[in-house]
Amino acid sequence: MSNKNFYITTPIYYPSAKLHIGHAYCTTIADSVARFHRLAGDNVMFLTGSDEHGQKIQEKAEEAGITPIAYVDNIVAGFQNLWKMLNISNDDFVRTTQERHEKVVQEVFRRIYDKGDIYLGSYKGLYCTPCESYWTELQLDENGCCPDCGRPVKEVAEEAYFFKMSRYADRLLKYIDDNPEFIQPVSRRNEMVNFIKQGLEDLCISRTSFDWGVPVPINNKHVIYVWFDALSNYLTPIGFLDNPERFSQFWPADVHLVGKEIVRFHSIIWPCILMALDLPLPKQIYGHGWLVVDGTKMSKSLGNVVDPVALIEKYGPDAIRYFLLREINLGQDGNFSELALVQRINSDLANDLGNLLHRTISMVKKYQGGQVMASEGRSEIDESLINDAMAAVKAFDEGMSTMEISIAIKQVWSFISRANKYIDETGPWALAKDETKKQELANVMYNLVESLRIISGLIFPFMPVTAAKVWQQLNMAGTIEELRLDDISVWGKTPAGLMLGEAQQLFPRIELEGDKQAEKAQAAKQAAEAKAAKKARREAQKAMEAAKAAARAAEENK
Ligand code: ME8
Repeated sequence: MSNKNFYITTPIYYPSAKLHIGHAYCTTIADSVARFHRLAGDNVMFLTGSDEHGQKIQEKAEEAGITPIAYVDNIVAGFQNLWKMLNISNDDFVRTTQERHEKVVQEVFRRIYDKGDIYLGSYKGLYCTPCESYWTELQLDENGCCPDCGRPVKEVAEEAYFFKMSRYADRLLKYIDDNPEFIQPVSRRNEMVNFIKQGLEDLCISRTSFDWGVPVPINNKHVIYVWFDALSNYLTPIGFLDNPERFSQFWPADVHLVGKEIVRFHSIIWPCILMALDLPLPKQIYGHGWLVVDGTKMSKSLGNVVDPVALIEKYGPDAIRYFLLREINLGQDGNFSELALVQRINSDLANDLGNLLHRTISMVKKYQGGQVMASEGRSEIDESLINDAMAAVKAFDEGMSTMEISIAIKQVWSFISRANKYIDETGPWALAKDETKKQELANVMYNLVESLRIISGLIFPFMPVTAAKVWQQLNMAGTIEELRLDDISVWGKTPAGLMLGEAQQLFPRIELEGDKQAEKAQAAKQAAEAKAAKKARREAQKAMEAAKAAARAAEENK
């Protein structure tokens, strides 16, 4: 636990099309980490945005017969709507077409130029337009195509500015070596080290073949390469140009969270730009894996692109957030399937969490008129529950601090199961029947409400709406946003005398077509078993009677 400044970013997404579930995955991870750090008391800056320049966008706008800015305005409004629907708590949203950003990019260019690390040359290269990337012959895939997207590359030649990236290769390798946390997970770090060891070439950072970009400040025939433009976004909203105090609070960033295919840009090009600017490097570049759908890569041609807006409308934001964070180990690829989502909703959310809350509130209503009584004395079972609660908070803290999100979330759910088991172990319905067990019952009720108070804090980074609902149903004072990790790291902050609110269902169970069929099959199986058992009983009876008759006959024949 700490109280520090914490700066986390997502990639800024291309507004070339609507965002899909893979983009929502990345932003949800960043949001849960940002919310966790606010819970821990940190001063958080969480940034996302849109990467609006470049040839691809210009071409798309031309196809649509509108200006590039009209084209991106429309799509970016969709991004912002999606983040609102998902309850993304970003503190700023940077658009690379904003004046504040264009000024930053030009200043970055100017400073590096003045330093002598940018020169005018001529570029001949193999360019992938959809990825906005140049490749060398050696880097192409086995079909001679772009190694990232597999599409054909084209040869281009143009006068261009170059950034002397090559001169930073050794310093970068040393930095990666000295800072094992810099590129995560380790597999990505090894990939990057191998890449840099092959030698870095100077980077072409301007284009003359189109004009949808930030003009080079010393030569407006050129626009600045879209990746040079995009990476600089991380400096824009934290006062790089105009607020040195704020800048020193948030730079260097704590985590740039990015998809695995753009780790290269963030852990090679970006650090070299920063070294040229004499700025410290970000503390961590974390490369997350890719989401596939029902085992297949999403693609427009396959028609399997999952629209997060439709999913949120159907299942609500928290169920989607929970699924993405729980189901996929950060750093590895993961699978999205609607069936698996529904199963998680039914088992983890409706059953484990929903039932714990509902059972607890209903019992406090039934046995104590809705009022939580002071707890006095602890049984062994109570002690074990309390220890498990404190251990869950610690494991959650450690997991979230080290970006082991699915591990953290699993720990929280294992405590939820533990609390459900506590009800069965203590049997409040039996305690309620015994006048001498009133205090024991009050203790059990208190411990359950207190467990739920802690659980609402633990689920807040993953499911903010649900956490607020739990908080409200328990009728705790203040808002869940004001809760801090310190408040849930100690047992016993639920005030005695608290009147609980109304129990409301958190997640309705979703009927699965498969469930209905399974139920029918189960009923048929039971009926068949019962019939077989009856037949067996009848036959056994007959055999017994026959044996008795035979015995009688034998007796008579004696
Ligand atoms: O790369 N699963 O933008 P972008 C998980 N503008 N993540 C996925 C995914 C999937 N199926 N598909 C895409 C860009 N992503 C640049 C970034 S940052 C200075 C500039 C992730 O819109 C992908 O891995 O193509 C990447 O991190 C992010 O979406 C943005 O992709």
